[in-house]
Amino acid sequence: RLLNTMCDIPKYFNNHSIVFDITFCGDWAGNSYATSGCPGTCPERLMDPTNFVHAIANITETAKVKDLSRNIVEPSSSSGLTTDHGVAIPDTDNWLKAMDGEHAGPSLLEDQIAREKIHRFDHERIPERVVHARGTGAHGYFRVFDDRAAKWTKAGVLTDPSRTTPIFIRFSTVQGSRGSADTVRDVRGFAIKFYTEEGNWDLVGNNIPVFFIQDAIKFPDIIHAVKPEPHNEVPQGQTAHNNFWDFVGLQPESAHMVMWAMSDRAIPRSFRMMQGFGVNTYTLINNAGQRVFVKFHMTPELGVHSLMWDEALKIAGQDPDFHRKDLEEAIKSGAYPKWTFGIQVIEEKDEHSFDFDILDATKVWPESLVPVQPIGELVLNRTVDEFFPETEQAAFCTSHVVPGIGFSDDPLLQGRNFSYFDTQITRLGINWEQLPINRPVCPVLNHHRDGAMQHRIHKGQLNYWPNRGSVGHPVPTSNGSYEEYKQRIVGIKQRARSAKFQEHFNQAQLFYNSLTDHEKAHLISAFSFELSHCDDQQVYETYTKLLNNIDYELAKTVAQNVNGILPDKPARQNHGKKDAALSQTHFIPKTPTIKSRRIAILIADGFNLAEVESVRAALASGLATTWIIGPRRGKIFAHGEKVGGAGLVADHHYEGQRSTLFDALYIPSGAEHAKSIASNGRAIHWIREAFGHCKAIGAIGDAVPVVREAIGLPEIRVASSPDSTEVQSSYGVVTAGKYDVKSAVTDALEIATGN
Ligand code: HDE
Repeated sequence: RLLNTMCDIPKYFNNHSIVFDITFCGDWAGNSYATSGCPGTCPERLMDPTNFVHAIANITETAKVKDLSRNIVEPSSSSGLTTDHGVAIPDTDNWLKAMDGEHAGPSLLEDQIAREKIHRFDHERIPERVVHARGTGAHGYFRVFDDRAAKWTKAGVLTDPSRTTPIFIRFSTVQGSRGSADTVRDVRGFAIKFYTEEGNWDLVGNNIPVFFIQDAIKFPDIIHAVKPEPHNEVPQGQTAHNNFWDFVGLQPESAHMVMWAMSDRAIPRSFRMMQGFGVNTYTLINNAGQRVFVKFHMTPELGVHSLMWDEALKIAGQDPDFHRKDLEEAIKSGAYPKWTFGIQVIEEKDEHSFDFDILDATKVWPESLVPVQPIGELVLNRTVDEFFPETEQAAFCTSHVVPGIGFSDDPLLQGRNFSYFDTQITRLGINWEQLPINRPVCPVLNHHRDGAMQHRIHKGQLNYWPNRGSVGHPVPTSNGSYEEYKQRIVGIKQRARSAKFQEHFNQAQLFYNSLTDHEKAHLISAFSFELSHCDDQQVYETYTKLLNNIDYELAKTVAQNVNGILPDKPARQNHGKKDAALSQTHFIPKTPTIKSRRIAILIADGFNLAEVESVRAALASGLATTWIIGPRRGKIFAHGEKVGGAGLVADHHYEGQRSTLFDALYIPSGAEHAKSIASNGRAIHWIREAFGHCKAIGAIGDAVPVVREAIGLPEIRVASSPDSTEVQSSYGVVTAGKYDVKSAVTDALEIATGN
C-alpha cells in the first residue's frame, strides 16, 4: 500500500519528477515497516505533524522552463483554425450576413464564431499594475559561490552551492502606464522570483537603495502625488510636475530618495547596467535559530552606466522600447546579463549602534560601515516566449519568503507584505499563484479551494484540517517548514515613529558629497529641469528652500536656475562625510569591457572596406555589436568597387536611427565617402550629437577632418601626417591617419582583455 501510494503522489504534484526524502516507520494501516528506533504506533505517529517529512523536489536550472512547457502552444501548420471550444472554422474574415444578392445585408448576431472572436478581444486587457505598470522580464538562474552564508541562514537557496535556482526578473519604471517610454527619469523596479526547492522567494527591489517614505501608510499619498495629476492626467512618465514637488517639499523624509531620483541612477543606459537593492531590511535565520538583519544587493558585471538626460529625452521619442529591446538583444546575442548577489549583515546586538535606524527604508547602510559581502550570482539567459502570460502575469509578493529568510519591523516592509498579495487579487484574481509563471516548481498542497479561475482538480473528500484521512492529504509539518523567529515584542499601541526616524538630511548630504563633479552637475541640471516644469511658485520655492538643508551651493545654484528662494547661508552645516559606493563611478568594472555595446559605423559609397572589416572584427572580439549606417538601407559600395558589386549592406539609413541609440561611432577612411558625409546634414548631426553626448568617436584618414569640422573643435589631436598609423586620442575622439589593417588582431586582443 505504501508503495502504491508513493506511485500515486506524483499525480498530486502534476507529475513533476520528485526525489523523495522520506523515512518510513510504518504504513497507514499501522503495520510496522520497522526502521530502527520507531517509537510509536504508526497511524498516530504519522498524524503527528512533527513526524511528517515533506517531499522535496530536485530543482535544476531548467525546472521552470520545463514547468512552463506544460502550457506552451507550439505554432502548427498542420492543424486548422478552431473556435475556443475546438470546432474547425472555415472563414475568420467574414461575419455571417444576410446578403441581398451581391449586396451586403445586416450582420447576424447569431454568428457565434464572430461573437466569440469579438468577446475574446473585448476582454483582452486586465488592469495594469497600479505602479510599475511598464516593465519587461526574462528568465535565468541564481547560484551561490559556496556555503559562506550558512552561518547566518539556513535557506538552501543562499547556502547550497550544488543548487542552481531558476529565476524570473521583471524590470520596470514606476510612474508611467504600460505604454510609456522606457528612458524616462524614474526609479527602476528590479523584482526577482526565485523558484526554490522550498517554495517561491520574491525579492521585490529597486535600482535605488532607499525609498521616498518611511511608513507604508504614506504609499497612496506619494503615488497619488507622483502619478499624472487627477484633473487632466498629465504628465506621463515624469515627476516634473507640481503635485510631485509639492508633496516631497512638504515631506522631508523623501529628501534622500529625491537626490537619488535626480541623479543619473534614474536614467540608466540599460537594465543590465543597474544595481539592484532589496531596499527594506530583512532578516536571516540560521539552523541554530539565530537571527541577523540583512540588506540584499545586486551589482552588475558591466558596471553602472547611465544615459545623458538629453539622450534619455530623445530616445523616449526615437525608440520608446529602448530598454526592452536592449535586454532582448543582449540575451539573444549570448551576452547574458549578470549580477553579483551580495548581502550586508548586521548582528542583532548591533541593531541600535548606528546614528540612523537600520529599519528606516529612507536610509542606506553605508558600505564603509557595513560592507557588501558577495555570495552568489544572477544570470539572465532566456527571453520570454510570450509577453502577456509571462511578464504581464508575473506577480510578486514581498511576503513570499522561504525558511531561513524573514522580515524585520521595517514599517515599510510590513505594509508591503500586506499590499502585494492584495493587489494581485484585483489584477489577476485569487488564483493568481496557479498561473504558469507564478506557480512554484516544488509541490503545492493545501486545503485552499475554489475561487475564480481555479485550475487544480483535487481528488478526495477532505478539504480541511484536521481530518480523518490518510494518504495523499497534506498535513502540517515542522520538517523543513517555515517557522517564525521567536521575537519578543513589548509595546504600547500608538501611531508614532521612533526617534531616529526623525532625521532626514544626513544621508541626503552624504549622497551629494559622495558624487563626482560631473554627477553633481547632472543632479543640478535634473533639479533645474524638474522644478522649471512646476509653474506653481509655492512649489518651487518650497523645494529650493528644502535643498538648503542638504547643501548650500546646490540650493543656491538650483534656486538661481529656477527662480527659487536664494539662501544667504546654509540651513545646516555640511558634515563633509562621503561614502565611495554611493557614486556610480565606483562600479566601473576593474577590467573595462565593451561587451554588448552598440557601435555605429557611418559610411557612404567609396568607404575603405578592408579597414571596416578589420575594425569590425576587432570590436566583435570584445563582444560589441556593430551596425552599418549608410545613405540608404541596402548595399553601399566600397572604394574601387563597381556599382552592382557585393557591397556592404547597411543596417540602417542615416534617417532610420540616431546616434543616441548607440554607444560609439566610427567613421572609416575613403575620399569620396568622406566627401558625401561632409555634405550630408543628417550625417554631420550624427557626429555632433555623438560628441555632445560624450560618446567615443573613431575616425581614420579622410574622415578625420570631417569629424574635426563637424565638432568644431580644432584642439582635437590628430596624427602628424596622413600616412601615420599613430593613434591620437583627445576629448573622446580617437584618430589615425591610416589604419594598419594587420594590427586588427592586436587591437582585438587589447579590446578583449580590456586594455
Ligand atoms: Fe511596491 N508595489 N510598494 N515598492 N513595487 C507594487 O504590486 C507597495 C516599494 C516594487 O514587477 C505593487 O504587483 C507599497 C518599495 C516593484 O510586478 C503594489 C509600498 C520598493 C514593483 C506595491 C511599496 C517597491 C512594485 C503594484 C510601500 C523597492 C513591481 C503592482 C509600503 C524595494 C513588481 C504589484 C513587478 C509593485 C505596493 C514600496 C518595489 C501596489 C504599499 C520600497 C519593483 O502592491
